[in-house]
Amino acid sequence: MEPGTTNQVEIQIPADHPSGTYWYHVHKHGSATFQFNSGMAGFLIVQGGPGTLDAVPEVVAAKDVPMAFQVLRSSNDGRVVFVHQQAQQFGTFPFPDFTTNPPTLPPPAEQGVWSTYGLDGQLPLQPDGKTPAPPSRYSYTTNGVANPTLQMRPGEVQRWRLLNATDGDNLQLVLVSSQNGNQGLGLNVVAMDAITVPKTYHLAAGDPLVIGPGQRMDVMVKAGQPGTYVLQTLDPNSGEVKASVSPYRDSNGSGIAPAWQPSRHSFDFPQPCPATGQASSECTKPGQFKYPITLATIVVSGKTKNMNLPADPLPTPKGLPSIATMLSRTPDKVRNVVFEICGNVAGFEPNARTLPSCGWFLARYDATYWGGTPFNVLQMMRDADDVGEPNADPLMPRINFQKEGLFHPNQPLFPDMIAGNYEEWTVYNRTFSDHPFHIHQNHMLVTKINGITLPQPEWHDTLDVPAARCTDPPALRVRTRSRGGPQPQPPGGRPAAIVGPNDSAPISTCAGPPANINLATPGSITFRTYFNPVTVGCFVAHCHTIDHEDLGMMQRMDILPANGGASGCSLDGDRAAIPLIERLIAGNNGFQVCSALPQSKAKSYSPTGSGGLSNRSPDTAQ
Ligand SMILES: [Cu+2]
Repeated sequence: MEPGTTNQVEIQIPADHPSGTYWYHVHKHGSATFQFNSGMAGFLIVQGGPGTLDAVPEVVAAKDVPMAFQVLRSSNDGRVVFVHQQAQQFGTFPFPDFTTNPPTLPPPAEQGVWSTYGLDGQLPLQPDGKTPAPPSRYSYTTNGVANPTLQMRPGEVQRWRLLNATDGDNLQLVLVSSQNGNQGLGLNVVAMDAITVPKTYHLAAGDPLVIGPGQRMDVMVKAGQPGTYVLQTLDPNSGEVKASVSPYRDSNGSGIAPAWQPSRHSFDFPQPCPATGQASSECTKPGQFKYPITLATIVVSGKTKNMNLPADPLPTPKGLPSIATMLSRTPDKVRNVVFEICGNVAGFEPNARTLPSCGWFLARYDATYWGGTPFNVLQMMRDADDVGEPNADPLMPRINFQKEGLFHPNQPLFPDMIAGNYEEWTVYNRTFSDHPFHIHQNHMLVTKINGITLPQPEWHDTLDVPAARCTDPPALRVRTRSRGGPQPQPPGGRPAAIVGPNDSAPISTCAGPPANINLATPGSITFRTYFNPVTVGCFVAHCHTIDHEDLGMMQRMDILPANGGASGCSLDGDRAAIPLIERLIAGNNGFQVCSALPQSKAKSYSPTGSGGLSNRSPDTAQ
């Protein structure tokens, strides 16, 4: 849509479309981050009829409360994130030193493509005239409001539709009493990414529910004693929280336990405190966030209502093959996909240039795609079965993959995805941060996380792929010269380029620094999927950390009507020729979007009456 225009969209919902909680957001490739950080997203709720979750009496009786969690990022004076045209790399490195007054900012060429730092060039001072104001704003909002209030009666049951509409923050939600510390209320998950689960996941009070970027969780909440409760997101970096990307908990209360790591990767945005590797006690600068962050306040008061949670089993979702069918079918294809980062900047993603699959990037850097700007760090996803060929320089990673490079609108990742087929995919994460995998159109039935079989497979359209984990003994070493001979095989099947156990060259460990991703065990999710014939055509799969998607972590997916058929997609190939830097700045006509913080203009959203979220006390001090 051109700026200032309106566009009427008609969406035909097939009669057997799974009901549930969906959403929409900007998706202009290249500038999605820029637009996303301004909050351009909303709910799409598909109401179900008889036989669906929406017809279960306990759900019908429950108040329906959608909650969209967003992070709005802006400079301290309210201007939005902008694209740094002189930036020469993805992330800012070295990072600004906010301990100086005024802070020392990296030169433009060392700043990342999206930045708020540049907007803080003349940092205002605090009223004392000495202390620098916080560099940027980082505002968590719920339906556009900071920490709104929700009313409940004791014993009342409500249905909350929780949407993580942040551009890259994993939320770890708990509902705790503000008077009695950890005394709180459990979250009861009845649907994930719109799809009703067979059996409710009852999380104990204080047990965090992880919602990755782009994910939705429908939870039933039963109010307890009168009092004030807070819905909070916990510190993702503390390592103290037992959390899993699956709501499954075993009898010990622990999760499938991927070693959870932050999904937010770009350091061009201000971060809540503590940042990775930082203790809460260090969060002493004015205006800094502190975890846990309160997303909503729930006041339980008034006359008791005795309401019940829905009983299991929950209704089977429509429009999807049964879980039994999904598991019993022999997959027509088994595929592997990988999230990876290539670059040659020491210190940002250390030794990423040694990744076996990054040879295409180092050998054939496409300056046209990148607008002539030599970004040093790129991100991509590719077929892990596609092993390429040895590079002429034996020290360099492999080249000549079947599908090289970054997202291209005219190049599907696979040429043979056929309507009506069942497939099994494993998505690996060969980086040190999480990446939420999202695929449009067809849901995926996740069967394994990090190779561990889930006792109850989960339907998702978005799921965080946990970061690679360090499992190497420190004695492992890295070659600096090729010595020939067989190379060890990393998980995923590709030969490692440089790693060798017997060399005496400089030592590198997985845990670093310098950390070597080749020595880590990739995170992974494994799923089965069915290509519904109504989805013939083309769409995308991508990382739902939006800046990753913009910079290449996306691929086109084509569903063909039959083997050798055409997807019927005709795309505007010219768009690919637009240099990336121009796509990045699309719509960037001045930054004055948030001259006042949005809370003052936000409307309250009260879908089922007075108990909805109210527009209470905008907390602009965040
Ligand atoms: Cu990512």
